[in-house]
Amino acid sequence: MPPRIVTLERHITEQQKLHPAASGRFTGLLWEFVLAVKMIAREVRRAGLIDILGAAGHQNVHGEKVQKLDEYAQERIAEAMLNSGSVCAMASEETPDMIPIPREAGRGHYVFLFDPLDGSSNIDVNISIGTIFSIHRKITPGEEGTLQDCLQPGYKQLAAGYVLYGSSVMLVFTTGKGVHGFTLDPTVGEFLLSHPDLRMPPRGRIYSINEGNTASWDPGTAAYVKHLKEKNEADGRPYTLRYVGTLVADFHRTLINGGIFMYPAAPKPKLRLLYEAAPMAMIAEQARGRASTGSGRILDIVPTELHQKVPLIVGSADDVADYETFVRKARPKT
Ligand code: P6P
Repeated sequence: MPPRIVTLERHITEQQKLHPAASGRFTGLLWEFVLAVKMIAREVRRAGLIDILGAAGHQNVHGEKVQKLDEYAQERIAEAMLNSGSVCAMASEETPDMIPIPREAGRGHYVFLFDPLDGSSNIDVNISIGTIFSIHRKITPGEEGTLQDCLQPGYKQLAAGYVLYGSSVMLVFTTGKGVHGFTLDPTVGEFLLSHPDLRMPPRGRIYSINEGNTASWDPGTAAYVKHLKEKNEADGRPYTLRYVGTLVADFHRTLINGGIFMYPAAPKPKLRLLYEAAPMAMIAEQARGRASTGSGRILDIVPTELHQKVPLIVGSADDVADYETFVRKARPKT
């Protein structure tokens, strides 16, 4: 019996049957997002040719205005959400405030938070980049979405996911019923289920952190990383370091292979809570991993502003637990 090919569309339709209350508006929102992602993937593939086709901000050989990829990604996704008519509020890393949703676009019950192109500084060196999204349900009365609808804790997310524009284009997301990975088959333009029910191994052998910041780490992080580089009780072998510098790529490797990704508070937090740390934390927990600030659960943080930054320690449950132990032990005795 050949393996059953499950397209993303079939998977979402089957999942919708599991949610009898599902109105289909959520499904429609995902459809529109996936179309935007396919268009972004096409442009990412061509990014290396931008000098031939025309640099951002200028016209290409066809006389078309060429946009910076992150502007392009931002516009495609915002447009898709407006077309869905299912969104009442939207916010992005690229916009200081919430993105307005005109009344005529139609407003639904969903809040869409996203980082359109994570790691865009890696485009010029042809290193993987990504898109990250988080979906909440509207919690305030009335039709118009408000900042309060955006500032919800991560444990309330309806769905979270990312797209990795890597050696292949992968969409990985959860709606609270496990984590599923889809790989784009460019020959048919379909995302096919390639990684059903992804689980993080309880412990890995890879740590991921920017060692350039070693001099500024807090004592707990420094002691933990030193421990990983020395003999390891488990089997005596030190961990291996891998650091891409694109959160989506470093997280995806951690999801598949296990281990730990750290962007600690010192020298200063860099990753945004709403559309980077919280969606990755939901995915990690749904895959049996953990996501912590180093002393508390990411998903429990109640946001206070759209672009709030937090430390992110995410990965295999045992590795994250070890990190928290080192941080606790390093804390000054009161
Ligand atoms: P650093 C990319 O700029 C990003 O926002 C994340 O994708 C990535 O994990 C992080 O910054 C890398 O930051 O300071 O190590 O270059």
